Amino acid sequence: MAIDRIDVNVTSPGRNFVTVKVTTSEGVTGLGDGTLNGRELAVVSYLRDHVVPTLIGRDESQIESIWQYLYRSPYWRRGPVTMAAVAAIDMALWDIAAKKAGEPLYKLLGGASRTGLLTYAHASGTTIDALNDAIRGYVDQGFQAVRIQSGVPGLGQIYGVHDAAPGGKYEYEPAGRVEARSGTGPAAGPEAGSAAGAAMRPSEETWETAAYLRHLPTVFAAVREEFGPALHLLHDGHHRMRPIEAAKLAKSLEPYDPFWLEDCTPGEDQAVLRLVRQHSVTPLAIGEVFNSIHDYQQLITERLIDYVRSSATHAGGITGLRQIMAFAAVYGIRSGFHGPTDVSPVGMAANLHLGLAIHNFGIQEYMPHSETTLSVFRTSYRFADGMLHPGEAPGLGVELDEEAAAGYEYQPAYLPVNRLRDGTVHDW
Ligand code: KDG
Ligand code: MG
Repeated sequence: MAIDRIDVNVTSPGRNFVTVKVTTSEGVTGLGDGTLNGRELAVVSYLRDHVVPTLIGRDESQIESIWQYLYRSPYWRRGPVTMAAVAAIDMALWDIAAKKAGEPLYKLLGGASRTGLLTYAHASGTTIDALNDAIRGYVDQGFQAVRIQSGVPGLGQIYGVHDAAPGGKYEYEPAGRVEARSGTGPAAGPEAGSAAGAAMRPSEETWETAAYLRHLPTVFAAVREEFGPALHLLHDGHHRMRPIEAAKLAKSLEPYDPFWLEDCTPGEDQAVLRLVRQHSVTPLAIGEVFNSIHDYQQLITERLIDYVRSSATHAGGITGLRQIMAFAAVYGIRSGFHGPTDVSPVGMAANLHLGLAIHNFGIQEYMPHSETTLSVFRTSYRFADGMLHPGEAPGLGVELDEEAAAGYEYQPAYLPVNRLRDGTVHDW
């Protein structure tokens, strides 16, 4: 058999997704996720213009060789656009291999190492009461682990913090659609120009680390008081802190026994985590913006993290993520794969199959996709009692309804910009 055609589908059922469909000469199809939030069309071009023409006619069972060909041959290695494109092809080839075997993909990856995957939900609230309400909603659904994000007194909208809609439905979308904010004014910082063209800019938020550092321990204290010691509590610092601030936060959260502190500093400067480790035993998780095993080299060999946060979508697919997890296993580091709604249901399924198979699984993030998204992507993974399972359908177990997908055109959407009060562009 050979690769006969590759289609790159762009659809926006509630948010943008890039999906590859590989079709073999015998008509077997496989799906792969190449969604890169806010930069989707760069991946589409990379695939359509530079990858697809080189793969037609190749043996689709040569998954490792095709991965190496896409990774090494262009000379320009790594980077989020490249690795999302590689990921999309890789997942589709694994999907085909498992469909040909008539087995769910996890069986080709070594079989199930556990009965299900411990899963965490996203709870947030602009106030502690609103946050506690959101957590209660997840506990009632059976979640045993919850990521908690809260508003900070004196600051306005903070990324990832929203109150549940009336009726309790919490649908937080990481990227805001540009057309929905046509009234957005010019950027607040020194590079602000005229208002003309401002509607095409991402939204902007204001940040102050000192206020956050004062407030967050009180949030953890209140949540522990309300829910007791057994519920796993996670928190995402979203790269906003300087090293000494991250060390201070990690230390101040210790009494509340956090499951992890995620992205406490920007991930590129890895040696700074030595400082955080020196001051605290709060477990650390990093990696959702990484895209290869090389990004993890220092973090893993120096045991500076406890959890790998990559997703199959952004780290070169199942092949790329499996490399990282094999390396991490040597150092006792476990998985905490990225599972926001900008990882498509196809990417989510890839995370789940790999997570079920590897020995060093830790926890899986789960932001359920909207009903609109799930009307286009039909999934067979299932959630019960705080655990996810990829299901038993052959392959990844996800179908793309192309007719339904065609009804949702791509819409420009961006993650927000983060600034300090004086307009300085800040990490996040
Ligand atoms: O596209 C970026 C989002 O996926 C990311 O900001 C969400 O931090 C996130 C998380 O932990 O899921
Ligand atoms: Mg995160």
